[in-house]
Amino acid sequence: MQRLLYSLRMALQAPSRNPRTAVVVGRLLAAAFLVCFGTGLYSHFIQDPLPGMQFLTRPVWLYQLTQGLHITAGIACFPLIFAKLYAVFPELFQTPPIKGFVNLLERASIALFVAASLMEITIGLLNTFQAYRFFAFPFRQTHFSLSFVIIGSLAIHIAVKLPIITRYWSKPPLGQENDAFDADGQPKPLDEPTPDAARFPLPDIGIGVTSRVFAWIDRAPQPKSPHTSRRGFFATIGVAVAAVVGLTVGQSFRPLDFANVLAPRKAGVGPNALPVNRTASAAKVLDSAMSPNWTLTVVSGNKTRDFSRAQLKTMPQYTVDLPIACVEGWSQQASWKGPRLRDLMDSVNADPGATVRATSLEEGSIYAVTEMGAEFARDELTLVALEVDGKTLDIDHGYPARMIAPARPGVLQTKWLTKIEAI
Ligand SMILES: Nc1nc2c(c(=O)[nH]1)N[C@H]1C(S)=C(S)[C@@H](COP(=O)(O)O)O[C@H]1N2
Ligand SMILES: [Mo]
Repeated sequence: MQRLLYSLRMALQAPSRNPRTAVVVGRLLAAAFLVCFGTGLYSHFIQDPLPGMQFLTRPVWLYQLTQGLHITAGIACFPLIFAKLYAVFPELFQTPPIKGFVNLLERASIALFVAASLMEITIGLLNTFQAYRFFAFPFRQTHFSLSFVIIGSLAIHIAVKLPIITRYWSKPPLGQENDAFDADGQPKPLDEPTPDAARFPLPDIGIGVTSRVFAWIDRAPQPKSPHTSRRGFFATIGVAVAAVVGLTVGQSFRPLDFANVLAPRKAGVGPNALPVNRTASAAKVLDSAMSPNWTLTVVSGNKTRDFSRAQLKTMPQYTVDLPIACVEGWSQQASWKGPRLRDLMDSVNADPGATVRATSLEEGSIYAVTEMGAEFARDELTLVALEVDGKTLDIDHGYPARMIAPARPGVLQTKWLTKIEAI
């Protein structure tokens, strides 16, 4: 067994599989993970704030930016994580497989880290294609919990590997040598004692099969030029990252929309030339939203007022340019028109510090009821929108009225409003 592991490990040696590569790719991956973690926490808490939390309402594209970064960095993790696994793959066949208790913990934390990361980016990617509606588990809670498993095991991994990380962090000037790089700038392999396994006698089951397998593994061809193949390796990673990012980032970054061929949403496609997340028919609001008896009920304490759409139009109307920035990564700018939320709340003498709860005509959906803190509810850009881009709101975009507020995730821009209340 030891002999097999050793042979496999030797056969898998390649110039790009060295500690320096592992450190360089590891740095990029760690940066991408930290961007995802930070922006993910922001997205989580803006949707589920802890008591007393407040959020920035400017710049209006703040959430568009953080969530765009989240999805883009997450997508970049795919090629990076495979590159990293490729670079350290021979380590899987370490001899002996477990060198002691600490080594066992280390390997277990890496196994956990790899499994959790692959799961995390996979369900995240599926989510950008709206697959979460089919998940058998709650996407957001799972994605959130896994992120702590990842960051925790990553911290352990970095702590354990710190000596290697610092050793291979930077190259000495060309022509100089240190204990990690030779004068050519070639990383030296980690100095491990020659495994005893190499001296193990070849096991055999009697008919020469195993020794033939070993001979075959041991003869694996060795690449010629370390420089070229390492350059090729990094070029491949670079092209792969640029491709997956370049072909999707247009979903959150409008100027690159032309190159967005992989991401699910296109700018300008849909009713009112805006993508739709959930249609009126999927939300089963076709009748209630078109009802001539529709009113928006505004409540504070025991004071209640009902506004018809015509009455909402007689209030001072404002036009604001705000993006819809979906948690799934796509976003699109539009010009919204309608009364300010704060004017409506003032009409029932709501406390300016109150949280506002918005209820949709839609029933039985987690998107049907949302809450916003006073910083958003009192903001002059927060509207109960009746029009978009100069036209009556399409029913798929929330007719008769929808919420639109700056720097908020799309999921909180409640469509088909029926009630808003100070709580
Ligand atoms: N009532 C209700 N409002 C909703 C949703 C929903 O499913 N139901 N989806 C939200 C999500 S996830 C997004 S991204 C935006 C999308 O707005 P749009 O469909 O007008 O583009 O609406 C939000 N408002
Ligand atoms: Mo969304």
